[in-house]
Amino acid sequence: MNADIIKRRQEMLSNMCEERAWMLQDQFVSSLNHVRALTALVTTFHLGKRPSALDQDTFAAYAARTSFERPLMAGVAYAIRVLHAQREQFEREQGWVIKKMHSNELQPAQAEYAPTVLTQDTLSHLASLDLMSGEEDRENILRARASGKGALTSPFRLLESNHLGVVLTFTVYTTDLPPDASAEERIERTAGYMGGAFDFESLVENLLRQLAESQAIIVNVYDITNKSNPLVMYGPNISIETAVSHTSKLEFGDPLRKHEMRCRFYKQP
Ligand code: WA2
Repeated sequence: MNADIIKRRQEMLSNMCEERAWMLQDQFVSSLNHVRALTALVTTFHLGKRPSALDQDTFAAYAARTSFERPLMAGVAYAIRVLHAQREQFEREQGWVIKKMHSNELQPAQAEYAPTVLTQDTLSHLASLDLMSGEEDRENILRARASGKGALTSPFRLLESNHLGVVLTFTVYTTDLPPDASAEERIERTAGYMGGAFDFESLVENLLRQLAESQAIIVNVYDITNKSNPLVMYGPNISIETAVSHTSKLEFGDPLRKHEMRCRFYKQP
């Protein structure tokens, strides 16, 4: 192939890839920031008021009215921390029992639980499920509450939709904590978990499809936290060598997870 043509194709691909990575990161980070704001909403109007000024209907209405702020998210939900000693009273007050993810059966005794109490209507299937009974959600909850920062899971198939995505978790604490609070202090003051799911298989797909010449290139997003084992988050799971390719950086707001976008042309001339 003519070196000049290769160079031009490389430039074109780099531009298209950078544009896509920028758009994706921008919408991802805005969505994440809005979930952070929801944790303040719950702290102020749920924990901060007796009685709470947020019930399921109020939360669902607010979540629906602000969903445009979270364009890549399938929905948001709030789960609360329940210790085993508090379970009986909690279930009596709620009028339902804590259930297991996947099976929807009664959750057997555990040291603590994270039952979902408030949901956007799009995630109503999470209501009353113990998020600690799902491996990815549980790990994320533990990491988020010890750090006080937003935490992201590795890519996995989301409940109900079965779409490939990642879950975001922010912790709600019973009192404001200084930035240098210890992990023990944070765990001790944990009241609940605000979060939701980024749906890569449908919402990121929609975003990328809208861009010019989306039929011409193959876009992959990888979780490269473990460099020797990149995990596909988006795009076809095929590895073909192409003369022309481009990798764009992605920053999704969780320093413990690394991501990147890789782009290729469909057809080599
Ligand atoms: N949200 C949506 N779909 C899911 C899911 C989830 N978790 N887990 C599996 N499929 C309320 O960490 C707190 C949301 C979890 C937040």
